[in-house]
Amino acid sequence: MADVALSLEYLHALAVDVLTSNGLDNSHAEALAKVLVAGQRDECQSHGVWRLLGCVKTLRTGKLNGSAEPRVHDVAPALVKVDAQFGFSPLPFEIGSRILVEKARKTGIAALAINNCFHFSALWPEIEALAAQGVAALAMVPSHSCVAPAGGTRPLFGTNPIAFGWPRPEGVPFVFDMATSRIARGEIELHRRAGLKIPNDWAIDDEGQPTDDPERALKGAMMTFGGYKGSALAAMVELLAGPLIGDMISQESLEFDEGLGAAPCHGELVIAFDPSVFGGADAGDNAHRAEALFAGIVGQGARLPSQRRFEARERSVKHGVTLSAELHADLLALSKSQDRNADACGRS
Ligand code: NDP
Ligand code: PYC
Repeated sequence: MADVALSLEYLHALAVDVLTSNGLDNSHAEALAKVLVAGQRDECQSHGVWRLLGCVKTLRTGKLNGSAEPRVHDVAPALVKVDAQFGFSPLPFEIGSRILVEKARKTGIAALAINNCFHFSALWPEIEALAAQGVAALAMVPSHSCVAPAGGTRPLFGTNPIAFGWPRPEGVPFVFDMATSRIARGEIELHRRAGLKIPNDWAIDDEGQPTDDPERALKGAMMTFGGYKGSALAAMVELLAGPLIGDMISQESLEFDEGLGAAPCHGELVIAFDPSVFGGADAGDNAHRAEALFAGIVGQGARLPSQRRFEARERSVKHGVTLSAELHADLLALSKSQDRNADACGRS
């Protein structure tokens, strides 16, 4: 089957339709669709609209509360907690991040802990939303156990991403967002879906041997990036976004799933730093020094993280995106408007 070209507006409407057709409240569906379509727009295939298939699977397990009303607990001057009540994470993040930014503007540094959320999305949309409000930020989440600690052979950690953003006076922020595994698990799942092999340093099979077969990799264990260094960072994510905030580590999240195949359910930690409070009268000079660092990176031909995404975004905003016809058909089959026609609804 050929690819289909679609506008971002069409894709957003289709995503909301898929989610609400499968029992998710509209406010959650809108927040989730925004994040997934942003992933597709920025050519982050592993966290784009393909994830809708997993959202529907999660909704059908009955584990997730599709009409969860997040509860805010303003626990300390520099700490807000949001209990997601076993709903998806984007809406609780939207609610909690407003309070997080207000707090960071008063205290210089503040934290948001989200508990009891189903989280499966990329972290950069959250980090970019915070950078747009002038704060630097760090976010991290565990997931489901599928990564072996360096030197081990059995899944323990999740793919545990860490994302960071730094607001810049002009243009787009500095943002990186990376799994602490060799690569996101979604990439292996996409290789399996496309019938492609994977590089043999991403994972080991269930006998502890390197494998290029995505099926065997998914049954075995993924590797951390950078050996023991990535392994230590993965453990840090488990601790800070797990026991510190009173939530599940990846192993507990997997057990909570009971083999149903829902998205991981756990907590998230987000820390915001306000450079104007840290810097006071020197904040402007400090921002210039940060710019000198970025100039030093690109000045020697290296690229900044997220540059690929921002370039993809420019293309997608102009021309829309392409999906495989197979994925498009799968999504249509999950929506109420199965007669939705790409030409009528915004083929780009
Ligand atoms: P990648 O390894 O593709 O990229 C990680 C980061 O490195 C990105 O910011 C990327 O920017 C940057 N980068 C890549 N190549 C270069 C380069 N040559 N020079 C400078 N920077 C570079 O991503 P991962 O597979 O580790 O993670 C993908 C996504 O998966 C993330 O968004 C993450 O949040 C998500 N994820 C979510 C999980 C969850 O539980 N919610 C779990 C695990 C992953 P660019 O994008 O511009 O290439
Ligand atoms: O791609 O590793 C991944 C992932 C795990 C949870 C959500 N995404």
